[in-house]
Amino acid sequence: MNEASARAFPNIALVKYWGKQDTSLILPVAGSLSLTLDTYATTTTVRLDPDAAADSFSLNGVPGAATPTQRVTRFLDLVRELAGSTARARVDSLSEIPTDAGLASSAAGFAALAVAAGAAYGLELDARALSRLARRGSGSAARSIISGLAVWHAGDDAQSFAEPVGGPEFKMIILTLDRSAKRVSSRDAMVRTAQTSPFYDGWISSTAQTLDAALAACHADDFTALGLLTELHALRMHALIQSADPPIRYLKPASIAAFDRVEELRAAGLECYATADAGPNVVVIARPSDADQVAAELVTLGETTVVGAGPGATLLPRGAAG
Ligand code: 2P0
Repeated sequence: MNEASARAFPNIALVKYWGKQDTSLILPVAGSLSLTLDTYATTTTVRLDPDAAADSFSLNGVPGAATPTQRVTRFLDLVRELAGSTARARVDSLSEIPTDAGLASSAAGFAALAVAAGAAYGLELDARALSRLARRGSGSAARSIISGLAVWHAGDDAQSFAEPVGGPEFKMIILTLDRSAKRVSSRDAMVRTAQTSPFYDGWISSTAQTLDAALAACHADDFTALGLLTELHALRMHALIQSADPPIRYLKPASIAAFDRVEELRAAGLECYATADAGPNVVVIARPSDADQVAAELVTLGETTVVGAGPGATLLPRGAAG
């Protein structure tokens, strides 16, 4: 096959990934735990073009800018090395992620690219190998290979992959509070944090402990314990990031207000927990039976979208990418 298409979804971490022990191999300093979503797919088609002098990349029909195209080419170089090929490729990607929802696009993007490029170049990769490959494009992409709850292990290149975990069922309410795109990228902010935060060692050791506790909560099917750990870990990550020099503050007053509101709802008996990634928007988790009510309670703060657990990255039948 010299052409293949794949679809993948974003993921939101409950135990966050923040910091690399190896920036080239993208090995994290600690493991993380996430939910792959059922909404906002990215669909990517890779077509080998042996006559082309360079790879090409388009996103939603628009030719990619230099930096994302270079990132795609560097990723394809890894695939070509595995496949023993020198053929260039055309990569066309369609993303359903709203550009201003604050969701990282790289996780679904590189998970879909790993599956599509692996197939187009004739590699036979199992889920573990695909997760390790996707990781090289963007760390969090390792988790989007896997459906639903996924743990991404820290370790060396062979050990650092994501795999599925059983756990309680829950929904996520994405609360879009701020649509401004301006911020320091996660990639750059991680480096600054590692180089300048006096709290970084504590973050690494405590994240390993939080992950163990979160996995125990998953195995016990304990939504409450998992929710408490999720909120704790998000606030610890933001405290860490704020302690970089110069400081980076992703949360805005509206984000803090959302965390306050979630605490109030819990006090009133509606169980939900908040988290936030490298931006001002907040994601709230709730049991499936409470999700719509939680979303209704948050709607005065911003736009809400209820999402659930979704599939891992999958190869599409030929012609299905549209
Ligand atoms: C996470 N984030 O665990 C954390 C929480 C953002 C905040 O994974 O440099 O885009 O490509 O490996 O995967 C964002 O990191 O970074 C991220 P790279 P990536 O979801």
